[in-house]
Amino acid sequence: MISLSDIAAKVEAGHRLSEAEAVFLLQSSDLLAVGELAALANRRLHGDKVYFNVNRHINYTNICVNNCAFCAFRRDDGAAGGYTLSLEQVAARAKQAAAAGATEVHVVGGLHPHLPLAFYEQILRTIRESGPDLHIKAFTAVELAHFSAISGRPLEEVIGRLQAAGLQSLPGGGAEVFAERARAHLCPEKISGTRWLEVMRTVHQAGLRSNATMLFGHLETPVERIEHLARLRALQDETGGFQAFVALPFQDVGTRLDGVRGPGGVEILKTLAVARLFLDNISHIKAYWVMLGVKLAQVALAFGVNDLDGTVVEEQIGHQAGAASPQALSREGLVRMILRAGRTPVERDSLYQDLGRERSGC
Ligand code: V47
Repeated sequence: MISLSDIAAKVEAGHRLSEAEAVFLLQSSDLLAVGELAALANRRLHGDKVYFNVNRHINYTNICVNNCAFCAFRRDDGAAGGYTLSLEQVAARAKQAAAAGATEVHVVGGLHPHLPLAFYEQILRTIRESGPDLHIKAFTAVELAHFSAISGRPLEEVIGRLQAAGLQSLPGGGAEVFAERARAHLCPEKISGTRWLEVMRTVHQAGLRSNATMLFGHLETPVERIEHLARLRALQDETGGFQAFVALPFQDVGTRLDGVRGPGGVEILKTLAVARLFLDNISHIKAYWVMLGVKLAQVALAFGVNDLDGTVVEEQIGHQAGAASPQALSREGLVRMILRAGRTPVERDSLYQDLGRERSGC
């Protein structure tokens, strides 16, 4: 019989939790006890530091050949509201980011049916020229698999070409939830969970770091949520390439998941806390305030979270699905949020080096 006190003893001793124990925690009604354990695990790793970065998201197209039921961002090619940024528009955004003190651009888009691999290389070169010091975190595992399919080139070659053009790390998007049962309803055209993990293995073998996400609070069961974390933990044991785990609560406006409501605050906090406890080999648990809301993201800092993304500036994927958060936070806003949670803000670069910048902002 699993008990909270046995799990607490394991966490205190620094032992790895089983999937059954993680499911037990996820189903526990004692949110504060789960949060306290996650806070302990987090403090052991990071003390009272909370990382944040000054970044800008760039969504280069919303045209997508996939039609995921949870996505309110994508459009068919030729449909009203579809767009693809020109290279000049990408350059303007990168220049703005650099001028505003950003250290990173986060670049993702839909799976466009016609753009060639050379276009994606051009995006990277354009950003490199427009902001030579910006770290380029770009393209999900799903996009990389698409680039390989449309170009007919092996994934290793695609990654090598993108690295040569300026790619420095990958965001964690597109993982959704790995369980095939749920994916059959959510995203039947998307690469499988197994393929997402294979692409990430190849990315890590090429020497790039990445993040990992989980979209949760829709059709998945607690067991499927933990199975997702278990598959990430197993790949991390093998490659060590994941820097951060980002849990994305489902935003439920304007999607095709009719009648499915996104998770409430208790569910979100518990999921983040369990992620901190279960993913003992992934250093950073990131709260993406865009999807959590600013205040819940701040509270999440007491539930095992040690990283906040970011200044963001322009966000479409969450906001089109009803996210009620602002479009951007200032650096000062992030610093204030962390200080008012009683923690120490640390501005980081994209590889979690402390930039040593002043920390006031109250
Ligand atoms: O890939 C799509 C998800 C992701 C919805 O790696 C939705 O540092 C909630 O991946 N409700 C994009 N989520 C965001 C993302 C991300 C964000 C911040 C940091 C990082 C990182 C990654 O959002 C998509 C998809 O999995 N998504 N629709 C929705 N309705």
